[in-house]
Amino acid sequence: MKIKAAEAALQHVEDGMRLGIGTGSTAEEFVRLLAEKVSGGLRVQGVPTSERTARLCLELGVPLKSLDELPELDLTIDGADEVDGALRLVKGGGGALLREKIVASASSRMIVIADESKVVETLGKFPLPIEVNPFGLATTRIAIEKLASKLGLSGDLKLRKSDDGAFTTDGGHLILDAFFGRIPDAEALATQLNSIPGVVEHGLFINMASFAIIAGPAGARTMQ
Ligand code: ABF
Repeated sequence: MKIKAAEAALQHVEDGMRLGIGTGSTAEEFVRLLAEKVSGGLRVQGVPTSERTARLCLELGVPLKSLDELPELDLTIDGADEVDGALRLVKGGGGALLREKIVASASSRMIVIADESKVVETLGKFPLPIEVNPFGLATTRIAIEKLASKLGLSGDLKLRKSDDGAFTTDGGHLILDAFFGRIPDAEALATQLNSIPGVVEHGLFINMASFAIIAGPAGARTMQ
Protein backbone atom coordinates (compact mmCIF):
# COMPACT_ATOMS: atom_id res chain seq x y z
CA MET A 1 0.00 0.00 0.00
CA LYS A 2 2.91 2.33 0.73
CA ILE A 3 4.15 1.67 -2.80
CA LYS A 4 0.73 2.48 -4.25
CA ALA A 5 0.69 5.82 -2.42
CA ALA A 6 4.24 6.55 -3.56
CA GLU A 7 3.38 5.66 -7.18
CA ALA A 8 0.42 8.04 -7.12
CA ALA A 9 2.57 10.82 -5.69
CA LEU A 10 5.14 10.35 -8.44
CA GLN A 11 2.50 11.46 -10.97
CA HIS A 12 2.79 14.95 -9.51
CA VAL A 13 6.55 15.20 -10.05
CA GLU A 14 7.47 17.18 -13.16
CA ASP A 15 10.80 17.47 -14.96
CA GLY A 16 13.00 20.14 -13.42
CA MET A 17 11.22 20.21 -10.05
CA ARG A 18 12.92 21.13 -6.79
CA LEU A 19 11.65 18.44 -4.39
CA GLY A 20 11.56 18.14 -0.62
CA ILE A 21 11.98 14.46 0.15
CA GLY A 22 10.48 13.06 3.33
CA THR A 23 11.51 10.49 5.91
CA GLY A 24 9.98 7.17 6.85
CA SER A 25 9.21 3.90 5.10
CA THR A 26 6.52 5.34 2.80
CA ALA A 27 8.80 8.19 1.74
CA GLU A 28 11.54 5.63 1.14
CA GLU A 29 9.27 3.80 -1.34
CA PHE A 30 8.82 7.15 -3.09
CA VAL A 31 12.60 7.61 -3.28
CA ARG A 32 13.03 4.18 -4.85
CA LEU A 33 10.43 4.93 -7.53
CA LEU A 34 11.82 8.43 -8.09
CA ALA A 35 15.32 7.00 -8.55
CA GLU A 36 14.01 4.77 -11.36
CA LYS A 37 12.55 7.81 -13.11
CA VAL A 38 15.82 9.71 -12.64
CA SER A 39 17.75 6.88 -14.25
CA GLY A 40 15.23 7.14 -17.09
CA GLY A 41 16.11 10.81 -17.60
CA LEU A 42 13.80 12.71 -15.23
CA ARG A 43 15.65 15.81 -13.99
CA VAL A 44 14.90 16.71 -10.36
CA GLN A 45 16.84 18.16 -7.46
CA GLY A 46 16.03 16.76 -4.04
CA VAL A 47 16.39 18.28 -0.57
CA PRO A 48 16.34 15.49 2.03
CA THR A 49 14.56 15.87 5.39
CA SER A 50 16.97 13.64 7.27
CA GLU A 51 20.47 12.20 7.08
CA ARG A 52 18.81 8.81 6.60
CA THR A 53 16.90 9.98 3.55
CA ALA A 54 20.03 11.68 2.21
CA ARG A 55 21.95 8.41 2.42
CA LEU A 56 19.22 6.53 0.55
CA CYS A 57 19.03 9.20 -2.17
CA LEU A 58 22.82 9.15 -2.62
CA GLU A 59 22.82 5.35 -2.77
CA LEU A 60 20.08 5.32 -5.44
CA GLY A 61 21.34 8.26 -7.49
CA VAL A 62 18.73 10.94 -6.74
CA PRO A 63 20.53 14.29 -7.15
CA LEU A 64 20.65 16.19 -3.86
CA LYS A 65 21.07 19.83 -2.91
CA SER A 66 21.04 21.49 0.49
CA LEU A 67 18.10 23.67 1.47
CA ASP A 68 20.53 26.60 1.45
CA GLU A 69 21.26 25.89 -2.22
CA LEU A 70 17.52 25.54 -2.96
CA PRO A 71 15.75 27.74 -0.39
CA GLU A 72 12.43 27.56 -2.24
CA LEU A 73 11.01 24.21 -3.35
CA ASP A 74 8.20 23.25 -5.71
CA LEU A 75 6.89 20.17 -3.94
CA THR A 76 7.53 18.12 -0.80
CA ILE A 77 6.47 14.48 -0.62
CA ASP A 78 6.43 13.11 2.92
CA GLY A 79 4.85 10.54 5.16
CA ALA A 80 2.86 10.99 8.34
CA ASP A 81 1.96 9.11 11.48
CA GLU A 82 -1.62 10.37 11.57
CA VAL A 83 -3.87 12.30 9.14
CA ASP A 84 -7.28 13.66 10.13
CA GLY A 85 -10.18 14.82 7.95
CA ALA A 86 -8.91 18.41 7.93
CA LEU A 87 -5.47 17.27 6.72
CA ARG A 88 -3.93 18.00 10.09
CA LEU A 89 -0.96 15.70 10.59
CA VAL A 90 0.99 14.15 13.40
CA LYS A 91 4.54 13.59 12.24
CA GLY A 92 7.86 12.84 13.87
CA GLY A 93 7.63 9.12 14.55
CA GLY A 94 10.84 8.92 12.56
CA GLY A 95 12.45 11.72 14.58
CA ALA A 96 12.82 14.04 11.57
CA LEU A 97 9.97 16.45 12.34
CA LEU A 98 12.04 19.66 12.56
CA ARG A 99 13.71 19.33 9.16
CA GLU A 100 10.47 17.95 7.72
CA LYS A 101 8.56 21.02 8.85
CA ILE A 102 11.29 23.41 7.64
CA VAL A 103 11.41 21.70 4.23
CA ALA A 104 7.62 21.53 3.95
CA SER A 105 7.37 25.24 4.81
CA ALA A 106 9.89 26.00 2.02
CA SER A 107 7.69 24.20 -0.53
CA SER A 108 4.85 25.56 -2.65
CA ARG A 109 2.98 22.30 -2.11
CA MET A 110 3.19 19.32 0.24
CA ILE A 111 1.73 15.94 -0.63
CA VAL A 112 1.37 13.45 2.20
CA ILE A 113 1.63 9.76 1.33
CA ALA A 114 0.30 7.23 3.78
CA ASP A 115 -1.54 3.96 4.12
CA GLU A 116 -5.11 3.76 5.37
CA SER A 117 -3.99 2.95 8.91
CA LYS A 118 -2.81 6.54 9.37
CA VAL A 119 -6.24 8.12 8.83
CA VAL A 120 -7.90 9.05 12.15
CA GLU A 121 -11.02 10.85 13.30
CA THR A 122 -9.14 12.81 15.97
CA LEU A 123 -5.37 13.19 16.28
CA GLY A 124 -3.56 11.89 19.33
CA LYS A 125 -3.68 8.12 19.46
CA PHE A 126 -0.15 8.24 18.09
CA PRO A 127 2.08 9.85 20.75
CA LEU A 128 2.85 13.44 19.74
CA PRO A 129 6.61 13.94 19.20
CA ILE A 130 7.86 17.18 20.79
CA GLU A 131 11.43 18.15 19.90
CA VAL A 132 13.11 19.90 22.83
CA ASN A 133 16.47 21.53 23.49
CA PRO A 134 18.57 19.38 25.85
CA PHE A 135 19.22 22.47 28.00
CA GLY A 136 16.56 22.74 30.71
CA LEU A 137 14.79 19.50 29.77
CA ALA A 138 13.14 19.18 33.20
CA THR A 139 11.88 22.78 33.06
CA THR A 140 10.50 22.26 29.57
CA ARG A 141 8.82 19.02 30.59
CA ILE A 142 7.05 20.80 33.48
CA ALA A 143 5.93 23.61 31.18
CA ILE A 144 4.47 21.09 28.71
CA GLU A 145 2.66 19.21 31.49
CA LYS A 146 1.19 22.48 32.80
CA LEU A 147 -0.10 23.62 29.40
CA ALA A 148 -1.45 20.17 28.64
CA SER A 149 -3.53 20.09 31.80
CA LYS A 150 -4.70 23.67 31.06
CA LEU A 151 -6.02 22.31 27.75
CA GLY A 152 -7.63 19.34 29.44
CA LEU A 153 -5.03 16.93 28.10
CA SER A 154 -3.35 14.30 30.23
CA GLY A 155 -0.84 11.60 29.55
CA ASP A 156 2.79 10.63 29.99
CA LEU A 157 5.68 12.51 28.42
CA LYS A 158 8.32 9.93 27.60
CA LEU A 159 11.90 10.82 26.63
CA ARG A 160 12.58 8.93 23.40
CA LYS A 161 15.39 6.44 23.81
CA SER A 162 17.84 4.90 21.39
CA ASP A 163 20.03 1.83 21.88
CA ASP A 164 22.74 3.76 23.66
CA GLY A 165 20.74 6.27 25.74
CA ALA A 166 18.51 9.22 24.81
CA PHE A 167 17.60 9.54 21.12
CA THR A 168 19.04 12.68 19.54
CA THR A 169 17.72 14.22 16.32
CA ASP A 170 19.82 15.27 13.30
CA GLY A 171 19.71 18.71 14.89
CA GLY A 172 21.12 17.47 18.20
CA HIS A 173 17.86 17.82 20.14
CA LEU A 174 15.84 15.39 22.26
CA ILE A 175 12.29 14.18 21.74
CA LEU A 176 9.55 13.89 24.33
CA ASP A 177 6.71 11.68 23.09
CA ALA A 178 3.41 12.91 24.55
CA PHE A 179 0.83 10.15 25.08
CA PHE A 180 -2.23 12.40 25.13
CA GLY A 181 -4.58 9.82 23.62
CA ARG A 182 -6.83 12.38 21.91
CA ILE A 183 -6.14 15.99 20.90
CA PRO A 184 -9.52 17.68 20.35
CA ASP A 185 -8.02 21.13 19.65
CA ALA A 186 -4.78 20.64 17.74
CA GLU A 187 -4.47 24.32 16.85
CA ALA A 188 -4.58 25.41 20.50
CA LEU A 189 -2.01 22.79 21.51
CA ALA A 190 0.30 23.75 18.64
CA THR A 191 0.14 27.44 19.56
CA GLN A 192 0.76 26.74 23.25
CA LEU A 193 3.70 24.39 22.53
CA ASN A 194 5.30 27.03 20.29
CA SER A 195 5.25 29.46 23.22
CA ILE A 196 7.52 27.29 25.40
CA PRO A 197 11.16 28.42 24.94
CA GLY A 198 12.64 24.92 25.32
CA VAL A 199 10.35 23.44 22.68
CA VAL A 200 12.18 23.49 19.35
CA GLU A 201 9.31 22.02 17.29
CA HIS A 202 6.37 19.64 17.59
CA GLY A 203 4.80 17.05 15.32
CA LEU A 204 1.50 18.85 14.66
CA PHE A 205 1.53 19.91 10.99
CA ILE A 206 -1.52 22.14 10.51
CA ASN A 207 -2.42 23.89 7.24
CA MET A 208 0.70 22.44 5.62
CA ALA A 209 -0.49 19.52 3.49
CA SER A 210 -1.95 20.41 0.08
CA PHE A 211 -3.53 16.97 -0.08
CA ALA A 212 -2.95 13.41 1.06
CA ILE A 213 -2.70 10.24 -1.00
CA ILE A 214 -4.09 7.42 1.09
CA ALA A 215 -3.54 3.85 -0.06
CA GLY A 216 -5.87 1.05 0.98
CA PRO A 217 -6.63 -2.49 -0.23
CA ALA A 218 -8.82 -1.03 -3.00
CA GLY A 219 -6.10 1.32 -4.26
CA ALA A 220 -5.01 4.90 -3.64
CA ARG A 221 -7.45 7.77 -2.96
CA THR A 222 -6.90 11.49 -2.50
CA MET A 223 -7.95 13.40 0.60
CA GLN A 224 -8.27 17.11 -0.10
C1 ABF B 1 8.08 10.70 8.53
O1 ABF B 1 7.36 9.61 8.10
C2 ABF B 1 7.68 11.01 9.91
O2 ABF B 1 7.32 12.32 10.16
C3 ABF B 1 6.58 10.10 10.12
O3 ABF B 1 6.63 9.75 11.45
C4 ABF B 1 6.95 8.96 9.26
C5 ABF B 1 5.90 7.96 8.96
O4 ABF B 1 6.60 6.81 8.70
P1 ABF B 1 6.08 5.64 7.80
O5 ABF B 1 5.91 6.21 6.44
O6 ABF B 1 7.19 4.66 7.91
O7 ABF B 1 4.80 5.18 8.39
O8 ABF B 1 7.81 11.75 7.71
